[in-house]
Amino acid sequence: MHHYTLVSHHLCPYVQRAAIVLAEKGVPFERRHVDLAAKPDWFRAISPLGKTPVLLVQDEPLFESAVICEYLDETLAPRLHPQGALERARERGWMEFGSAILNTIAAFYNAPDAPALQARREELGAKFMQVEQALHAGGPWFAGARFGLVDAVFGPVFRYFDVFESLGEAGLFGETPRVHAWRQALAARPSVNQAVSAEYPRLLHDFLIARSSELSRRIQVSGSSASVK
Ligand SMILES: N[C@@H](CCC(=O)N[C@@H](CS)C(=O)NCC(=O)O)C(=O)O
Repeated sequence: MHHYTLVSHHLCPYVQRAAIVLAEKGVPFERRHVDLAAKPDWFRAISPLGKTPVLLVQDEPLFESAVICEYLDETLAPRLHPQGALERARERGWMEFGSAILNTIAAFYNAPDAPALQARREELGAKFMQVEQALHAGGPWFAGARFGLVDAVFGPVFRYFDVFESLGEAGLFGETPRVHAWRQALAARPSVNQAVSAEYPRLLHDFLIARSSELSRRIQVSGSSASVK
């Protein structure tokens, strides 16, 4: 078997996708953390876009999380993607949708004022309503009984809301019962749990405070740091 090194950042949701897929395959891997605020030369040399994750397969660097996940799925059992090309294409579309939600989450925690924060909150609610329609009715996973790559994409998405809610943000999933149940199933999945360190809530809290955004101010005013520190 190859030696795998996942070049990581502690908070990066795209890194978590690859860590979840590696765990689902039962494959041991090494992690190498990088400071994205001061990218070292060795990292620039292997990451053409200067982003995490990079997966080193022996010495060969692979970049872009979807590419990494697909490569791992093609080369290691058990297969997470469905057999049929049409189903596979559909799931790839929803993986991309997961990335669009991550962009809205970033816009949410960077929102400069209360109206912008509310607009992003509503945008997130609308996106999760679309996910509600796409989810398999019986669960527990996106497409039913098989844990797939879409599940690996959304585990890190929901993790943000665990921290947002612990900091006083109202829940977003009251009107999306399938999404709510999916979120709970993902939170209990060992591969999803183990994709981040125990430090994650504290590190995300500190990252959010440092945004100087509306959300940062609300966290500071409510003093809810105690709940995550
Ligand atoms: N499309 C990329 C996105 C990866 C990404 O945005 N990584 C962020 C950290 S979560 C990053 O490395 N940002 C550093 C930068 O853009 O300078 C993927 O799916 O791998």
